[in-house]
Amino acid sequence: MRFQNIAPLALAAFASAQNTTEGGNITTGGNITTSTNGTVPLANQQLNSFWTLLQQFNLLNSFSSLSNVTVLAPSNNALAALNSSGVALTSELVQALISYHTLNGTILASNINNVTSAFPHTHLTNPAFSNVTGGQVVEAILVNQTAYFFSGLKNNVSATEVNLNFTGGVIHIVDGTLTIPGNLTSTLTNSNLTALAGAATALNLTSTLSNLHDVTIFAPNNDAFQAVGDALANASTTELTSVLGYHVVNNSVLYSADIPEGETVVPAFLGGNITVQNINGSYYVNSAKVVNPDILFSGGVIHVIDRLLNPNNTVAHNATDTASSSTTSQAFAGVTTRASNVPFTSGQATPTSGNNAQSSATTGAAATSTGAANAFQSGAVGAMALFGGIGALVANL
Ligand SMILES: *[C@@H]1O[C@H](CO)[C@@H](O)[C@H](O)[C@H]1NC(C)=O
Ligand SMILES: *[C@@H]1O[C@H](CO)[C@@H](O)[C@H](O)[C@H]1NC(C)=O
Ligand SMILES: *[C@@H]1O[C@H](CO)[C@@H](O)[C@H](O)[C@H]1NC(C)=O
Ligand SMILES: *[C@@H]1O[C@H](CO)[C@@H](O)[C@H](O)[C@H]1NC(C)=O
Ligand SMILES: *[C@@H]1O[C@H](CO)[C@@H](O)[C@H](O)[C@H]1NC(C)=O
Ligand SMILES: *[C@@H]1O[C@H](CO)[C@@H](O)[C@H](O)[C@H]1NC(C)=O
Ligand SMILES: *[C@@H]1O[C@H](CO)[C@@H](O)[C@H](O)[C@H]1NC(C)=O
Ligand SMILES: *[C@@H]1O[C@H](CO)[C@@H](O)[C@H](O)[C@H]1NC(C)=O
Ligand SMILES: *[C@@H]1O[C@H](CO)[C@@H](O)[C@H](O)[C@H]1NC(C)=O
Ligand SMILES: *[C@@H]1O[C@H](CO)[C@@H](O)[C@H](O)[C@H]1NC(C)=O
Ligand SMILES: *[C@@H]1O[C@H](CO)[C@@H](O)[C@H](O)[C@H]1NC(C)=O
Ligand SMILES: CC(=O)N[C@H]1CO[C@H](CO)[C@@H](O)[C@@H]1O
Repeated sequence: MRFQNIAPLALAAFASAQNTTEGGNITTGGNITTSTNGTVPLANQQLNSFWTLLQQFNLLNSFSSLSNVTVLAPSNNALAALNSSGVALTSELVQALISYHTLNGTILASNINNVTSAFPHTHLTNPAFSNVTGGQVVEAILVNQTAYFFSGLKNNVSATEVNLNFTGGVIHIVDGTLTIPGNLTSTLTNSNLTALAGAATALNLTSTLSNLHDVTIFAPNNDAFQAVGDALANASTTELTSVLGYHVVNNSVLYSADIPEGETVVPAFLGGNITVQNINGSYYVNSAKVVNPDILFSGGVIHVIDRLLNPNNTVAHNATDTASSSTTSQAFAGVTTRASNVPFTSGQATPTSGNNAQSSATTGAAATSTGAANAFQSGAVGAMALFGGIGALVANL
């Protein structure tokens, strides 16, 4: 709602990707960092539009004072795409976006792993956009020697030029703009987790859940809801609340990389324990399998699972039972798959366009440990996906 009355700002200045021959003290490749007259040439022409964007929104001074950071600087083409996307860039949005592209710590490309993702915090700490303590994160992983960075709805950008040193740390040039993770409701909907979104709505939990800070949500996909048939749709509010509450871990954001090999027991929001297992990079939550890990949202992280969890049946996946790894067992007894529509989805908004967060299949590449293994999307992020759904709202004004 906060974005409804803003006037679209023209961004003509960087539409033309003009050459910036002098300006901010951003130098690359070990070049000069300051000069006597206060201006230095931008050594990399791919940073022209980025510099212009900073200048236009009066962010050069704060940028110049950064230290020990990693900046993912969108290329000229990436910013031209943003400019022509129709998304109205307010000062607040641009500031948030630049903050989200500013990672804590100097992370050289050689520090990024090709097996385990890293989840560095960013400077996006504004509670209007993030309720993750220490700043919203990005997921970083190396695929085929290229650094990829995953953001909201698993939209990802890849580095086209890395390790450009500057006074504040290091800059990697990326081929797209990161998506600021949206709130829980919009992220569930856009990830096609509409049954869970509907169940939360039915229980009037939407605003409670959206205001949570630092949570991990194990989100059953629609097939998981369908598989328990009408059992839940007919459950009492108390029963349903207890079941849904068992899918939330409060005050702890557990990214896949934080879950060590073997068993980890975590407390559920409304009581009881949940057993999380990491078996060679495949993750299980009690007897359910994680089919799409690490979907970031404003309050933490969502892992999509293929079964509903049952607080009254906490049996964990049998780690030695490899035969059943693609069909995990049902935690609810005596249920049958519902033939008609998915429970709770009636009246729910449907996801608009495809994105990497929608990979809800119970088998396939999405089941592996890294987000990078999902249906791989090029760096170009659809304009509507920008800002985790806020973009769609803004663009329709
Ligand atoms: C930018 O500068 C390069 C040489 O430094 C030149 O070839 C190119 O035409 C310039 N582009 C614009 C848009 O002025
Ligand atoms: C560049 O550095 C000089 C000297 O440190 C400083 O006076 C000037 O304000 C800086 N310019 C920008 C745009 O940050
Ligand atoms: C950039 O900085 C890193 C340390 O952060 C250093 O190891 C590397 O040699 C520097 N690269 C250049 C080209 O100066
Ligand atoms: C700053 O110094 C450089 C080289 O020393 C020079 O080329 C440039 O014109 C100067 N800029 C200003 C604004 O004086
Ligand atoms: C740089 O930032 C990283 C990550 O926040 C931190 O671990 C490290 O200690 C910092 N290094 C310095 C020299 O401040
Ligand atoms: C990671 O990189 C190492 C060394 O380059 C290579 O041997 C290994 O196969 C790579 N693993 C993956 C999953 O790409
Ligand atoms: C963060 O939580 C506060 C309540 O503590 C809420 O008002 C705000 O909307 C939340 N931010 C996001 C992005 O969801
Ligand atoms: C990351 O940097 C921001 C801005 O400096 C800071 O507020 C935040 O606490 C840092 N996060 C961590 C985990 O150090
Ligand atoms: C990585 O390389 C393999 C083999 O060349 C290819 O099949 C795969 O699509 C590549 N992945 C990405 C993300 O480029
Ligand atoms: C959403 O899930 C339903 C199954 O519940 C499936 O039929 C539909 O194709 C999915 N939509 C997207 C966009 O993935
Ligand atoms: C969540 O985000 C969507 C899209 O940005 C917005 O329409 C909705 O009002 C937000 N919900 C809450 C509870 O803040
Ligand atoms: C402006 C400037 O000093 N540019 C130099 C940056 O570093 C490269 C390689 O070290 C030089 O070729 C540039 O002349």
